[in-house]
Amino acid sequence: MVRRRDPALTRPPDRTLDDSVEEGARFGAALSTGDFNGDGYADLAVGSPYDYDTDFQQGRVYVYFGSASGLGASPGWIGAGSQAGEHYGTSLAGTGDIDGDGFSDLVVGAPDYDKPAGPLFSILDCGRVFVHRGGPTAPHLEARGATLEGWGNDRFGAAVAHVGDVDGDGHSDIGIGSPTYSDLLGTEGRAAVHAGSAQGLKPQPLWTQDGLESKSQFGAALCGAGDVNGDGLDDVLVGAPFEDSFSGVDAGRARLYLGPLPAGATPFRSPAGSLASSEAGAALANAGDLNGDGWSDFLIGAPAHDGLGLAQLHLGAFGIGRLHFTAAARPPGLT
Ligand SMILES: [Ca+2]
Ligand SMILES: [Ca+2]
Ligand SMILES: [Ca+2]
Ligand SMILES: [Ca+2]
Repeated sequence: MVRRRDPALTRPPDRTLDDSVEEGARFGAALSTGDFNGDGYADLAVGSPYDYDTDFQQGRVYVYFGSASGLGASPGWIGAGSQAGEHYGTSLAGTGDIDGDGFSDLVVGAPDYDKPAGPLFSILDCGRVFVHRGGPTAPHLEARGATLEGWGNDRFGAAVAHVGDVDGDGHSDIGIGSPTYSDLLGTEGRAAVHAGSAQGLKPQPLWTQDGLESKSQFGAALCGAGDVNGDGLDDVLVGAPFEDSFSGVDAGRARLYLGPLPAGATPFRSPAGSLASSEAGAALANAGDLNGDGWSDFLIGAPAHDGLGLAQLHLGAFGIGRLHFTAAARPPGLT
């Protein structure tokens, strides 16, 4: 329970950014950092998925470069979608070097991209993901970059994350969620990991896993969990916020998969929400090593738990069976 307010958290913000060009742009819907120009200062990427570029709701991403005097006064790079309503910038992942050249690479999801299927038809909401590689020469990020596309009405790229190096080859690997992917069950969702390489992100996935229940939306959130079991390989956490459990309908669940993928196909842990309609797994985060024991820790958000929302902290530990739930907090100020 958080009761005491830290003065550093209640003072006015040091900087406020608002460079979007469209009313209702949803500027700030996604945020990520990385060092895209390799100068040692972190840079900030801000998603604005309903922004105008050359057409309605194409979406934009604004990158502010860091320096000794703080963030730049205006965006140093702006990326944009190229199809109306594709919502480029819904998801972002910036902290990772996919091609191993020393510069962070920016991954952007556009989950509402429609794939043309003949002269008259499109497959709605296939989704696509852009990989803009960082580099030393201004404007430091590729204008368009490579793209990967979903197959059906998947919303491929609704979630993207640098998941660390899950196959141990030294390149950062990327997790991509497709929460409305349907195979045998219907809207069970899918998570995929694409491996990095010297040539960039590999188009064929290293690993895929489908949801285990209809409408569970597995892949609505995913993140790199760090190395929770201390074997030197990074591990991946995937949320299914509308999965049912013994706790009830839509309790939600997160599944933790251990590297090396694809060998680690059976989840190591699958913590579920503790009440119906908790939607556990709607948000996930790598918590670093919060208790300083050397093992990576992670957080699971259950935003509809008991009508209030809940965040759970799970501590990593050596060996199977030592990973345990340790803390839960309601929003500050509520008892
Ligand atoms: Ca930088
Ligand atoms: Ca790179
Ligand atoms: Ca790798
Ligand atoms: Ca591991």
